[in-house]
Amino acid sequence: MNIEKDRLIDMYRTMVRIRQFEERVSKEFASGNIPGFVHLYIGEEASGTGACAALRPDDYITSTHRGHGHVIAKGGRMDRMMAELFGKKTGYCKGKGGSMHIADTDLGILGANGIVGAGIPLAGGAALSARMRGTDQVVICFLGDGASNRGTFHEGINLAAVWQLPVVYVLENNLYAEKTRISDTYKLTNLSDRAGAFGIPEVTVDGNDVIAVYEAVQVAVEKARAGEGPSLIECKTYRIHGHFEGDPQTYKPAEEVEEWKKKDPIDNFRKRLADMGVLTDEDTGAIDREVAGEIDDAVRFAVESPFPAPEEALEDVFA
Ligand SMILES: Cc1ncc(C[n+]2csc(CCOP(=O)(O)OP(=O)(O)O)c2C)c(N)n1
Ligand SMILES: [Mg+2]
Repeated sequence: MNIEKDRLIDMYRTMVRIRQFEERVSKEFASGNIPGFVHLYIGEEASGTGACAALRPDDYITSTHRGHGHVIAKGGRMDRMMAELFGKKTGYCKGKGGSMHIADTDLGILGANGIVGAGIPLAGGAALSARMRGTDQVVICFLGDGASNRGTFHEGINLAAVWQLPVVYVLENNLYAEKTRISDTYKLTNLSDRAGAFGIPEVTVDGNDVIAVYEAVQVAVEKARAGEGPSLIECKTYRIHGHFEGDPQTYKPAEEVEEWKKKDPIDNFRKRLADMGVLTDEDTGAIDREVAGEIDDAVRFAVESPFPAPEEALEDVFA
């Protein structure tokens, strides 16, 4: 491993931001302050963080319905995200889109997406646009194990492979699509095996190990940037919360949850950083407190912002 100290510290801070953002969203949702639907990323922080750490600021991501972590990892503003979740005018979509429509094109965040698997063709389109504009930008396409059984997966990746488009597919295998276990929908052990059908490289990594994710994605990003086409990286991980907030999760065995809690990506990275002499427990404690302040500020911003006016309902409607 040859990763600069500052990058390791940034990755720790990003994972803590995601965790604390999601924990607060869970609380605010339970208190009735957030309308609509939220799907939380708790337990999966290493995947989005490691992947986005391998990108340049001008690169792109496409995201999913479970997108808060991807947006934060690509540099999205937590105050505007929180305001969006609260339905406020200062939110990313002026309070009219909610969790599954958060986007920030200035940061290359091409959008969360409520339609499972819909980011796959969008990523191909963004990569084709980079090619046609003569830039060397790369696109990371985040998708789930459920999405990889959709037609868009096969059509989108096949075309990207044939055209050698600069896309890195980061498949977050969290064992479930809604309540359905992957063993009910796949005969494969490693979902990345499907890459062979498209003739592109594949890797399966421990998706709870931020360094493993970063290193694998970095290799794939370099290939894509050099014109060598797409790759598929499977991150094996687990969603600790339900499919959506309010999901009673009766379908998950208790031992399974306990086993994955022991593989917590943040706890393990904190220990590793201490062993490596990068951050002491005091240092990580200070970062945790700074982030807690950022989350309080984001919530205050959301609470104090106005709701959009009823007469604005049909503004910004494109179709
Ligand atoms: C095209 C489509 N089909 C079904 C749904 C309903 N749905 C929402 S999330 C989801 C499961 C997605 O599973 P996965 O891709 O593994 O992502 P995860 O929720 O595990 O992050 C389904 C079936 C949808 N939103 N869009
Ligand atoms: Mg899943």
